[in-house]
Amino acid sequence: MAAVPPATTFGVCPHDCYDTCGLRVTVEERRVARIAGDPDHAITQGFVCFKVNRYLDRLHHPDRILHPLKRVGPKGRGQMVRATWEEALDDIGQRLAAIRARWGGEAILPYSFAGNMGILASESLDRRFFAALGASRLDRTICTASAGATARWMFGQSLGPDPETLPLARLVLLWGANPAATSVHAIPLLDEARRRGARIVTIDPLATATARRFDQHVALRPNTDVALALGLGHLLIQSGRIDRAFIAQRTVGFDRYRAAAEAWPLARTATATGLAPDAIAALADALATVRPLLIRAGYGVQRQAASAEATWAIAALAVITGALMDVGGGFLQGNGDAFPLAPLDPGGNADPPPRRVNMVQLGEALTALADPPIGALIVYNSNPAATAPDQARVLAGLARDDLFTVVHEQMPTDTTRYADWVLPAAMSLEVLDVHTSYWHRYIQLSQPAVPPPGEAVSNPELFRRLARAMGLTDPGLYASDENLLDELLGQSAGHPWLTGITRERLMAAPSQKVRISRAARPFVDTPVHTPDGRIRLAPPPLAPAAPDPDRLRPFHLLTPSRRETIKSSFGNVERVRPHEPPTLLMAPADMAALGIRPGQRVRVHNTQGATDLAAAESAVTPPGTVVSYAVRWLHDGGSATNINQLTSGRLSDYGGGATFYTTRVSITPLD
Ligand SMILES: Nc1nc2c(c(=O)[nH]1)N[C@H]1C(S)=C(S)[C@@H](COP(=O)(O)OP(=O)(O)OC[C@H]3O[C@@H](n4cnc5c(=O)[nH]c(N)nc54)[C@H](O)[C@@H]3O)O[C@H]1N2
Ligand SMILES: Nc1nc2c(c(=O)[nH]1)N[C@H]1C(S)=C(S)[C@@H](COP(=O)(O)OP(=O)(O)OC[C@H]3O[C@@H](n4cnc5c(=O)[nH]c(N)nc54)[C@H](O)[C@@H]3O)O[C@H]1N2
Ligand code: SF4
Ligand SMILES: [Mo]
Repeated sequence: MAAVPPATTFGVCPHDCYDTCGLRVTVEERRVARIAGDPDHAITQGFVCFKVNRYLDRLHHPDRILHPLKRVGPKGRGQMVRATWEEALDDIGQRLAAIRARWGGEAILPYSFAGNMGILASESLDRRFFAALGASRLDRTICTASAGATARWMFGQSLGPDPETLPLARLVLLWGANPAATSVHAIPLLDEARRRGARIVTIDPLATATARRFDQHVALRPNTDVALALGLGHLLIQSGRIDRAFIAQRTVGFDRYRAAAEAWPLARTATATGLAPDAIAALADALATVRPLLIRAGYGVQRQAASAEATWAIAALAVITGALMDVGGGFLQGNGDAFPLAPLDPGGNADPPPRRVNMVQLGEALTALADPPIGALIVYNSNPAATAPDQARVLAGLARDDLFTVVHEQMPTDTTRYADWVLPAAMSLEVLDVHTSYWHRYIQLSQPAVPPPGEAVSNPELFRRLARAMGLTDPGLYASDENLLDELLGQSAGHPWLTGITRERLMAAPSQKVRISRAARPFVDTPVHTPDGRIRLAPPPLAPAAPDPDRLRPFHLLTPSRRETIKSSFGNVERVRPHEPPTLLMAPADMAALGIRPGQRVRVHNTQGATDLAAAESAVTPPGTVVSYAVRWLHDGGSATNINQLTSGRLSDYGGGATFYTTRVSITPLD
């Protein structure tokens, strides 16, 4: 064979990460030889994180699934044999048809999340396929549902300032966010702001790398964000240091907000949050006086029982102070609506529409749902056996002999162990796709650098094959990747923020910034899409918290992101995955009180379940709070469970979000 000269393509990191990096991918001898951050990308700035620096290990992993695999042992063991695509599709087609004939389409449930954030990979022909079957619809709530719903309630959209304006801010609150681990491309922007004189305050129960790096750490008790935010609002209102003109001209519902804030006088706020009254008052002074003020709410605010109330109370601080008026200031939670792309039409107009299943309650759906029960589960872009809450019920459901499970995956994961069929998935660098970001404002085309190995196929190709296996005839189910991109970009082409962003343009220049001026202040220079065009300061219609049978247990368990991995992805990549046994970080004082030695095994338990971990002393955790980073693979450390044994399927107060960070546990030393 003649030597092929090296070639470089433009790729996009597919992981569920704020930074959505542009990648330069070098191919030599038909193999990806190098992956680097795009030096011309204003956010990526030529570097990638720890894990994607080692991405070739994942791309070329010896365990990659290359062919269809059929289960031969009991569910949960992962004993599989190789089969052909034809055998797999024949069997899947027949089984799904039989389940549909017996119970109706709603007995089929898709389960997917953001393992690959590409639009074609995550919401294209999959939606059409399941709509054509009349399958149960999945509410994809595990990550951002509450905050997104709250942003839409208040502002009509999930939109924040352009992160490239971050260096203009002079006071930044990083509220429940740990960008030193989860958004490393925010760090140079924050450092630049600081060089120009900004003060950066981290509001987090844990002494994270972010809290240690910047100027001030406000270590509130877990889940007391509502108290702190409303307490600050109360001080600002009481002393008249609010932007009355902004409130009068651009908002509705201030009275409701004020009434809620009045319930939080300083002494009560201090008691609830565990913070000194002087520290709270000093923070209120800073909010009243320093501009531009940027409040950046991370997902620490999000994954708690009162997450919508907390998001509302925090965002309201940016509204009542008039922080939205300054370029470089405002409220940044998400930027997804900076990309006004209408979703691809899923078709399938069943009336009434099929039932909805909240993904946070997968365990309950698989074990308790009737009329009809879930007879088939089709998983892609996700590893729910490890990452979903209420794990005991999730695993019991996956183990049901009468559940037919198909998993489309790149790696043998915890979830593939339960599959009747595992189908081989391509990786993003092997297929065409387009990516937006939930943080920055670039829409990017990911070009295939190499073909998929073995018999692996992209997600859209999987659903074309499944549609054929089911004998479905609507041509929309078979649209090509190129047609899907044209349709996606074409149907929103009239929007001024997307002017000129076509597939052809992206082919020539794969990273395009949406056409919103960097200086446009969200909700001041852009419309507020609420019914009356004003920002709502009244809270969204909050549901009372579901009763928590564990609320009196002694420890608050937090399971935030780990710097080196991304959720359960990379669980088998040696140079990336954790090598220490699954660990529980504890304050030394708590270990002493319970007589626990460093390294000693402890059982962490509550009414949800139990898992055994190695205790480690940590300066990150305050007394009363314990930490285990999310998310380890099951069987990784000798136990067939992980930390999601302790988390529950209870929903947040609005938007049906997950409540991973509202988890109380007891700890019993073992050995
Ligand atoms: N390296 C790496 N990067 C990632 C991920 C990863 O797993 N690893 N995951 C990706 C995904 S899926 C997401 S959603 C994002 C999440 O990224 P972030 O927005 O940074 O969110 P988390 O890591 O969930 O939590 C952030 C912080 O919230 C704190 N926190 C917990 N409870 C509370 C509370 O009650 N109040 C306050 N104020 N803070 C609290 C935690 O201690 C944690 O330090 O990161 C993405 N990026
Ligand atoms: N305890 C606890 N649990 C948590 C969290 C927490 O903070 N604490 N965070 C939650 C959050 S924020 C999130 S977002 C979820 C994430 O949970 P998941 O959605 O399960 O995400 P990952 O663990 O990254 O797994 C993604 C899987 O998709 C596969 N994949 C990647 N690309 C493709 C593709 O193109 N096609 C197919 N078919 N498969 C692909 C990968 O191999 C990987 O196994 O976890 C949640 N779980
Ligand atoms: S995981 Fe995040 S920081 Fe790392 S390369 Fe991907 S987008 Fe960039
Ligand atoms: Mo997430």
